[in-house]
Amino acid sequence: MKLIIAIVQDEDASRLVSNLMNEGYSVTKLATTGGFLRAGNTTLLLGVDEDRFDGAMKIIEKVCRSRKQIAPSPSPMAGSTGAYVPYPIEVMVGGATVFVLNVEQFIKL
Ligand code: 2BA
Repeated sequence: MKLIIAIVQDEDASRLVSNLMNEGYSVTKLATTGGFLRAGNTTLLLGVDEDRFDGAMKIIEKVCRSRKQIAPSPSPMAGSTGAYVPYPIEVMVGGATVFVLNVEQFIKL
């Protein structure tokens, strides 16, 4: 068994969970926050048998989009007045950041 930890954008989360559930996957949805943008995102936990792993990854790939987001710079620049002001930068977020772990034991009590 594998544990898929998928960090996705909030905009994709609901459709992704629906798609996964419709295909019979069990999903746990966590409300999380990205360290860089300091904005909400969603982390899904999926425990999947090896033979269903590729199917889950295909659904994640199909549903999750990459999007441009504007973020304040982490290191503000000195403005013309001498005051330090944050300047916006554009970052590409997603589709999904996925970690895959081997599950040593899966226990339901
Ligand atoms: P955030 O940390 O809010 O990052 C949002 C996006 O900002 C990232 O998109 C990336 O394009 C950019 N970014 C992040 N750190 C940066 C940096 N130090 N300098 C410049 N740009 C930076 P994604 O790579 O698609 O990541 C989306 C979210 O996935 C992240 O939100 C974070 O919550 C998670 N994530 C990504 N890589 C991770 C990792 N190695 N470990 C844990 N979580 C990760």
